[in-house]
Amino acid sequence: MRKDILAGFISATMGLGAVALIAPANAAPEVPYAEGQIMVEFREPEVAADVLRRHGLEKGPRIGSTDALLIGVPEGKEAKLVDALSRNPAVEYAELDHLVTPATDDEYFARQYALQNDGQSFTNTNGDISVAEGTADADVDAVEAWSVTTGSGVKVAVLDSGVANDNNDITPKVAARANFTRGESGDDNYGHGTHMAGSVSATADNTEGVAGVCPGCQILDGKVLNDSGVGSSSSLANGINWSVNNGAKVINMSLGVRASRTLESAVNNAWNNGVVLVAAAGNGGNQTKIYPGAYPNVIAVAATDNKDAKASFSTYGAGWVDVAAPGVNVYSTFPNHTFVLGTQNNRSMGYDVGNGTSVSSAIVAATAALAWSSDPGATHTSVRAEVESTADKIAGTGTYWAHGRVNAGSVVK
Ligand SMILES: [Ca+2]
Ligand SMILES: [Ca+2]
Ligand SMILES: [Ca+2]
Ligand SMILES: [Ca+2]
Repeated sequence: MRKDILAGFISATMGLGAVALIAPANAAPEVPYAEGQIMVEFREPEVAADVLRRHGLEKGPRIGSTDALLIGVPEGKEAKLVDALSRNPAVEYAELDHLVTPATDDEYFARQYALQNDGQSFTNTNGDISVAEGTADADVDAVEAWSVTTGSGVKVAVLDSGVANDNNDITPKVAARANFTRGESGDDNYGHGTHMAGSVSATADNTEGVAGVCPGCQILDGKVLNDSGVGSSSSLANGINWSVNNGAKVINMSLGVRASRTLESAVNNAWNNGVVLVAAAGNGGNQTKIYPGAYPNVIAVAATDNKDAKASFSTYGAGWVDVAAPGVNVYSTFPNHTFVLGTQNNRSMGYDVGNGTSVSSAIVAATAALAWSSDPGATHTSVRAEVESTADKIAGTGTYWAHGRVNAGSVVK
């Protein structure tokens, strides 16, 4: 079993997905299609075999729950046979099997259900996690958001274990770094922060890896968790203040700690300076509050899966958990050097899945950043209200969180 991540004093809340667009039914002939097969539905199924035989073809299997059959044809004859069969009165329709193409060319975009869920199933890089088919559109509509904005350089502070200095998909997005841990390098040797930063703003459409929800955003890398994934309230408070002073519009805190007057003071100072704060609700699977998420000025985030169901590990409670976002088997970036979470969880260098409300928090932070970039008149108050009020309500989750699963496509309208 994977290990959900919520370690230590302050602990990271990740114990630690993809997209394809289906070509329209009446797509022009130049749209690429699968060779050697076409799709045919018959008005009268009992004559199917006869009709096909007259074209030198054999009956094929039904396609999923549809009444269409997948018919094998000689390569190169696909269009000709579609034409011929379409003219046969026994045939309801015949069509080419157009290729599903991703909305970005990033290698693993088809696994990023959190951004665009087409009901895809996938296996992770190591091949040790197979994710079953999800529910189409149980996602944050990132692709729809990108037609309005991809982030316009909005700065998102990721207060975490650092961001790797050797992953081309995310390293170039780091606008500033600061290290609030004691005696460790600023690099991410734990692995958690790199995954969060990738969910926020991994470079889209560069053929590599993944895409972040806000690929045009910049990252402020505040390392507050050490190389074991542990930090302190004071290091977090320092990181919050540094983020404010360095132009963060959103601060992501995929971590949890006990209540602290110092921490609350830093949170309130950031909010009063116009920054939106987002934090994980925790991976306890219960209703126990963790901080900073439970502070009123922080958006607390629960986790959903690729069917829009609450993750079993997710902390919940509509009294203080505000929204939800995908947090189960979410694809993102990892360091390209060895890291602790990789050792603990058998995760690959470079890219792999992560689980936890940590991941969900990062997705909500990116969604807030898209809201900022779409509205020149936005304020921290309006951005938070937009993220919460436009979240998709999910039937049956009313007691889990106050609003819904966030929708990036809706916040940018
Ligand atoms: Ca969608
Ligand atoms: Ca949608
Ligand atoms: Ca990429
Ligand atoms: Ca809160």
